[in-house]
Amino acid sequence: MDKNAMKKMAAERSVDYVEDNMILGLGTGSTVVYMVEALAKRVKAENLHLTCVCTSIRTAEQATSLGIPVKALNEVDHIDLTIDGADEVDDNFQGIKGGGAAHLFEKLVATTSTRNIWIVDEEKVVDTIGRFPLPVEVIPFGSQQVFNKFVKEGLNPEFRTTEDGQRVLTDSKNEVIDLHLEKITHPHLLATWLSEQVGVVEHGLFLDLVNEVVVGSPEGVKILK
Ligand code: ABF
Repeated sequence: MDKNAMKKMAAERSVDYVEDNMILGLGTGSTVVYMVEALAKRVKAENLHLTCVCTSIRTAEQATSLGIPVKALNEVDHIDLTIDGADEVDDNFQGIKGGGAAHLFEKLVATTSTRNIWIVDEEKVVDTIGRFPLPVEVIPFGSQQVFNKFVKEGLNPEFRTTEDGQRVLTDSKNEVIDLHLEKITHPHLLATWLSEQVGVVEHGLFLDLVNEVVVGSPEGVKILK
């Protein structure tokens, strides 16, 4: 079964968790695109009343174009449920996110949410996180100094760039440095160290945040909790 079919399966199943009158967080990424499409169909079919907070400009554009009411994070006092994608998740439910360069807004929404659900294809479920390069959002001022410090620490950093070599900028106009670590055996220690580095805005280690993971696989949907 191709990866998109597994993503779509997980995305569509996750919409079952949505209840009328919820304040819902909408993540970012290709799996979330399928989820927003399925959500829009359900909203129309059942005339659901939802308020949605989006984690990126592109998710907000898609939701708005499909008639889903969108509010800014500062306009709500809580979020009942956030459904988002992920790049990797291990069996302790620790994850890496940020492949879509949206992890700062994603983490702000996730930490405001009562419950968090991730929707993934089965290849995202790993024994140990780290094979996916760990995204770190940094402010452009002094980003080279932060990069040099990562080199010194042996973190194998690489500035994320577009095909024509331009540095990728997040919705906040910050840069992204990806750390090629292969395995992250002590994610909490690394998360603390990264958060202490001046110039780092946010990293893609999402620890102790997700409640359930909906996995699309050739055998069907699996719910990990
Ligand atoms: C988003 O989901 C990003 O943090 C992450 O990179 C992405 C997964 O991408 P996709 O669903 O396109 O595989 O939360």
